[in-house]
Amino acid sequence: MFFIMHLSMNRIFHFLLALCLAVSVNAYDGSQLWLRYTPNATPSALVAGKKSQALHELRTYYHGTKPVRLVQKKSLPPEAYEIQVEPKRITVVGADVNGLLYGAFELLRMQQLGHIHSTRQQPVFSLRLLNHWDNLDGSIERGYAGKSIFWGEERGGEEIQDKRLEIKDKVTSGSKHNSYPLINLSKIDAYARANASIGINGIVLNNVNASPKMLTSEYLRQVSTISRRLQAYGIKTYLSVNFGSPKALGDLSTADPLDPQVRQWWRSKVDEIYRLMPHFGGFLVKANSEGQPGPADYQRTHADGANMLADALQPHGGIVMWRCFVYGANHKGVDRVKQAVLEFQPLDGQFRPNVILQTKNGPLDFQPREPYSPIFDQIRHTPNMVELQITQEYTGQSRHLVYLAPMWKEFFSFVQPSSLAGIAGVANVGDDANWCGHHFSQANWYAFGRLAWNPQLTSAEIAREWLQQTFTTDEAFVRPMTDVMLASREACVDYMMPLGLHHLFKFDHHYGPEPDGFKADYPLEWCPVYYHQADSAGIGFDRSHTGTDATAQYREPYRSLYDHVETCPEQFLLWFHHVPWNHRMQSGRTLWQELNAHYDRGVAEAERFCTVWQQMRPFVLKADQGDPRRWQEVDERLRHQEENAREWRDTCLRYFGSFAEPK
Ligand code: GCV
Repeated sequence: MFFIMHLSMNRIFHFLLALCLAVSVNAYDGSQLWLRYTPNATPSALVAGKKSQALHELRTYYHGTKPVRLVQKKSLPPEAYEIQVEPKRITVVGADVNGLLYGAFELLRMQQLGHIHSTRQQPVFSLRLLNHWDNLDGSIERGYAGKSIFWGEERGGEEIQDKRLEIKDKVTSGSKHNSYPLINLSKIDAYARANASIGINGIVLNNVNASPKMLTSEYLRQVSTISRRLQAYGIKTYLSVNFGSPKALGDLSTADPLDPQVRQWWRSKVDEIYRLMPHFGGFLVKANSEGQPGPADYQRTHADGANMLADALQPHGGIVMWRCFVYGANHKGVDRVKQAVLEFQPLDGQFRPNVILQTKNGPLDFQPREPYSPIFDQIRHTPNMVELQITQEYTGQSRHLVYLAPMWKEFFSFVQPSSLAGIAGVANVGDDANWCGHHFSQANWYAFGRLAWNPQLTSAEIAREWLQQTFTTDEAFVRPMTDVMLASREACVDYMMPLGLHHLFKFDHHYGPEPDGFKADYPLEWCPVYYHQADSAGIGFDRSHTGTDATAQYREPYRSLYDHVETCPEQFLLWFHHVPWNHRMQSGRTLWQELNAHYDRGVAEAERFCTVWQQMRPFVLKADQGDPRRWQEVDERLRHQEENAREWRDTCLRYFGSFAEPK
């Protein structure tokens, strides 16, 4: 009896085990991103061309019946490609290896979307970079998708990382090639491939709050291993550097950019880097901002600092991306949104040709809605790059579905893409199975790449093609979910900080509302009460000519438009003006009523997103062969988003109501 029972228990156990395995084989964790191509059983003999990554992609994933030829044609603009579809064949023509690879991925994208046609494409921005805020201990500043894919041990700090490198050095000593098996190289390959598929051509591997250790020989060897993998996909490697490195690493007693020894230190360091990585791209620098060292520590200007690095990089063709996100160092007490222009405008024209100024889209800090940064009006003789934030520091942190393409398109409606030398996005990638934490945060990475290639694409076009490749081409899914994605950014603005309100976030981690946030020991620029200025008379920050006069930094017609309450677009009203609670809005409501209406609308939208997602269940399950994992993971997050939207509304209205009511 016992034997029979034992036998059947055993069978049940094995049956359950087999079931679990079957489920886990089918389980889809989102790791393939938008690249859910089915590989051919054997490489397609229909694809011909010189050995390249492009050839490999097409041989593996092209399923068509027409032969495809890959041809390089140097007369095309750099990185450009053409796809020529003729009755009997398809030709992918690329300007160079990057052009060919982008052409191959375009053909595969068309295959996924079900319509292969002729096209000719060239990138609008020649620099299309991701910036990782990854620390050497493996943590990621403002990262919401696990640990760094480049650095650190699971639980390690820099010391452990150093030990690891020492061990590795011993292991590899004597071997010709350095390889670091503790970095997950296949993850890096997959990452590079995903980026190439959307046209990214440069990656900054570490946080702008840079550890000086990044430039030690040990770390540079690791950088060189990574850079070889990225280079295979046409991606250049860049590093953030700590301006104080020569001093911080103990090599010199100063980091003064005009000191000959300091200049020599950087020249030697750059030479060392290029010996290891001839394709190295250059440096990204955050200097004299939020406690980072910089040239101002030695009474030198940003131009002095940037030019010193530029001189070291110039012989190798490298560039310096010098960030304009500076405040608090030289203009204490001045409205933070004015400080970048005050600092950099007088230096315009003094930078070396290989320096590019990199500025966030808005003048404050990646808020859900900001007016564009006026630095793009004021800097005319130095190349500018825009920095966008893909990681959702202020837009729900991979817990909210917020599709950011509409925000970036809004920026491009004020700043001409053709006036920019490049575009950078703060990456939202970590070692989570689905790369980005929230399945829909993948769409922001995708959209960034697509807009970096072509900012004319609409948010809807990008959302549609992402949904079709990532989930299913079924219109009954694509249409409602495109609508949800397109509505999500405005919903976020509404339930967090409508009508130009900004920086109401909880201190430091920036998740959730803290409109009453004030602590005597905060710098004022980090206190929500400083930004909304709510009192019994009204709410909003007066940046007009009667206030800080930040409006004067804008070109016309925006300067005049923004300067007057009557003409200021309502979406920026409280950014530029302190407005009475009973001010009559365009809707006929008072400001206080309008604020309520926006918060309510934001919450209602978050509720609607949940409802729509419920209806999407069968489509997602079908796309994932019956596995509910992805649907559930999104569902859980949407419910949380709804709850958090309510928290935002209730907390903000309760607090502001204490000034506004009764009216
Ligand atoms: C990398 C904000 C963020 C910081 C970030 C900084 C910057 O202040 O909260 O985490 O630091 O911007 O962009 O340098």
